[in-house]
Amino acid sequence: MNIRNIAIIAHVDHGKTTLVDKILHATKVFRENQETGELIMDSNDLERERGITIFSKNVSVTYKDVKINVIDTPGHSDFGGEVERVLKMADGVLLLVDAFEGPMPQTRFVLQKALALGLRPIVVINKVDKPNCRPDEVHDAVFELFFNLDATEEQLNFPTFYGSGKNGWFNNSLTQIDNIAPLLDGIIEYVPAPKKNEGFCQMQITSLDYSSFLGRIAVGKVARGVLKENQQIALMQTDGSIKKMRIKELYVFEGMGKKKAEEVVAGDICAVVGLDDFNIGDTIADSENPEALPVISVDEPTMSMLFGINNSPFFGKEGKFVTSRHLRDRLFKETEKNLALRVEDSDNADSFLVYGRGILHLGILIETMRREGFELTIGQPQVLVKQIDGKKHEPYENLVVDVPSEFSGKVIDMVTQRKGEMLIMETKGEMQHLEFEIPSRGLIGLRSNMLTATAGEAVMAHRFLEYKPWKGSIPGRNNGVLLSKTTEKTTAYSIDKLQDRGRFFVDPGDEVYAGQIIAEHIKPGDLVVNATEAKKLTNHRASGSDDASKAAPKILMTLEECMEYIQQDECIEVTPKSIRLRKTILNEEDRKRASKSQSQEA
Ligand SMILES: Nc1nc2c(ncn2[C@@H]2O[C@H](COP(=O)(O)OP(=O)(O)OP(=O)(O)O)[C@@H](O)[C@H]2O)c(=O)[nH]1
Ligand SMILES: [Mg+2]
Repeated sequence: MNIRNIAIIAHVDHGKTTLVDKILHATKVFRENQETGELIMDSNDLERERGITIFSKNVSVTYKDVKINVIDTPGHSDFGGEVERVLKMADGVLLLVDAFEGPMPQTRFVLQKALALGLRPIVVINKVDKPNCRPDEVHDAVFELFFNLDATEEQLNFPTFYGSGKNGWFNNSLTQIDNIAPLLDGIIEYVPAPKKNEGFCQMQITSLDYSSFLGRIAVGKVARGVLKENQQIALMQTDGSIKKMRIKELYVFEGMGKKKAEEVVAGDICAVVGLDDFNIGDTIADSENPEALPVISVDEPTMSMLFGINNSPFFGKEGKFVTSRHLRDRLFKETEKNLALRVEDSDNADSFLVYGRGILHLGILIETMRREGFELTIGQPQVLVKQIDGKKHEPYENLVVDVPSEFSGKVIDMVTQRKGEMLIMETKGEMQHLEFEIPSRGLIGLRSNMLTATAGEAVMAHRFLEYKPWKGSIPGRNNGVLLSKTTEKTTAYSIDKLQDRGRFFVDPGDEVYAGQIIAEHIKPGDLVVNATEAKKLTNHRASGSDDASKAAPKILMTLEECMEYIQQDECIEVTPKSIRLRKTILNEEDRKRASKSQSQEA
């Protein structure tokens, strides 16, 4: 059968998953009138809640007798490792670019990876329905990007399609039509068919799937030869070891599911059932003549966080998995499929250093663990510092901010304070387009401040650039916090009295403990307060209304916001039911002593 393997790549939100919806519909994967909803492939709970793709996924459709394997990839820069590995299954890419925004930091990253693998690119200028969009300018900018990334002559000759995934059309010109056939025809025409290499079988495992019936499933493209049901194979692991085992069952992708196959030939993407203890990157090879494929390399992590068991007074109240053994096993298991993640034992048996690509990468892991029933404590995210030529270096990122002109001054101030340097400032429609280079440290906590300062109008994206010399100290959080003095239920009466001191993270009636952060202080400096005092009983009825109704509603922060909020001496308690902020040292006296000895050392 004639096959095309194509990955859809782009910056976050440029419309990849929406395009996959349209491909599934256009190729009649569904019955007529079948209710399918939108963003069908974003099937994971966290993906649905956040409206983003986190895991790459395979679908397969048939168009004009050609089987097209389509790989949807995540666009957020934290999941770049996910894109890097699945590109190994593709022979071509659809590079989507938003017709208004143009190429963004992650567009550059994914394109660079695709070009380096020698994949054939097709450019799709998407969202041309947007008012003020600039498809021609964007096309020129994409060409320039290819050029800057040293694309080959052939790659520079990329075909371009225009259209709107949302409105269901793509054409080879800006003329609107009512279908996506020109794009599907383009895939068949421009993406090369996979090489039908003959010889001893070879397949590199690039993804891991799981089914409760079949167990762990190894997914990858057959690179050479044929894989057969019940075949004896050699599993060649990245550490050099070779294990003999048997393939139990084989599947190929069909629509959104999989179909059983007796054999799969080179060029098709395949799912193998029945292998023990495999990892992503391993090669399935001929049992007598095993030859490994090159190891999959993904970019290094740039951030680390300390994950520990929950050691708050509320330990074990809300979670199922609470011991360091549980935590350790879970974290190391995650590294099997999450290639950009690294886990190390720390010098304390109850905590582990977890290295990732950014706040969201680590945040999604924590959120997933919490939903599985884990309780844990996590520390402030730290960027990974390196010694290069005996000098301290830190990661820098390229930061792009699009903002209405009236706010651009504020944005520049804010980024400059955090040691960012402005490189580009230009007008893009009614927006100012600003580009900076900034230490990754400076980005932590920037998003929420920037949204507040620009009435929610700023659109920002960033992407790791390179390691450069340490840029000196960067100011942390401006405000101090209010800490609970006692371990008890908060009362409306106390919280009401403290309203002008801070903005609360807890509601009246919530259980709190001594050393827990219960509010943001309106000023710098921390304050220990009593928020659990009961109202003194008097003979008179209180004049005026009920205290509870006066308290401002508590501030709700997402896990990632909490991660960006906490400072060096603080941590987050995460359980299936709650996210609490706290001081690492809960006891007031101990905390004072520790901070005194630290300032003496400094
Ligand atoms: N105006 C307009 N909006 C679109 C178009 N295509 C997608 N969108 C919207 O853009 C948003 C993001 O679309 P997705 O398809 O989830 O984008 P994505 O590239 O898969 O995003 P990630 O997977 O998170 O990187 C959604 O709100 C879509 O409805 C389009 O052609 N025009
Ligand atoms: Mg998506």
